[in-house]
Amino acid sequence: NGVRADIAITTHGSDWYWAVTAVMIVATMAFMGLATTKPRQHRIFHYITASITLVASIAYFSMGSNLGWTPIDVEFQRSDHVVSGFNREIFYVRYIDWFITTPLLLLDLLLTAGMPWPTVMYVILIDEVMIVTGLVGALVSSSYKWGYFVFGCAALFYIIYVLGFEARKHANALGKDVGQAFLYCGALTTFLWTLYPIAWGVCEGGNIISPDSEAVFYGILDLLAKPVFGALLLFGHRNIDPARLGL
Ligand code: RET
Repeated sequence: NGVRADIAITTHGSDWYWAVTAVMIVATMAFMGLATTKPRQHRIFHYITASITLVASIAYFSMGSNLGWTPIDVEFQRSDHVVSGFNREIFYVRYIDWFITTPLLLLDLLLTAGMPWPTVMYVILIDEVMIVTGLVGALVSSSYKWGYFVFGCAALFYIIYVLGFEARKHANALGKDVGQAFLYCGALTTFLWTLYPIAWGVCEGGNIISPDSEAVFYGILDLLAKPVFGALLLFGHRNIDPARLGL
């Protein structure tokens, strides 16, 4: 039944992907439910945050169903020799998810900090560069993949610089409550986002851990970066009128 990869998820990985799917769906319903308790002009962060978990629900539904992947030739080390002639399952559907959701996460943060639109658009463009270089690197079999990885890491450094220096100053200038909401969510983001290239390095990059372990590594990161981040962000906004942020 269809194409198979030599190195692929088992029922353990699939079950875990389904569990994450369920959490993403519940989080989406919770964020949408919370939105309805607010007047329409106060719902922007609920809508952005619910969109993030909605898109993730569909990506995880795909991976739980063992869909949205393609086989890539890999080599690996066995005691004293290199084994080749095998392929590994690479879930490109992750990158379609990230292409949509990472700009929305940045929108959550940069709008909280009241950043001007040109900055928001530019940081999102650099974020798309990061995701696309990661995707291309994941699909390339030769060691050129690490060239793409380096471009992606440079893009991540720029994003972290804008969040940690420019946006943090803007958020603090908007008030103590805004500064604090931004600090918690921005710090969580900076910490988690630097772990994604590490996961990539041992999965798509170096083929060091199994696709089941990949499911757990990226799954935990995505649970923290989407539902947990979203809850923290909406909690931080509980007493902030978006009009104060120019929204
Ligand atoms: C890649 C590989 C190339 C180098 C870098 C990467 C960073 C990815 C990041 C992903 C974040 C995803 C999130 C998803 C949803 O919650 C593409 C792995 C730097 C930071 C937050």
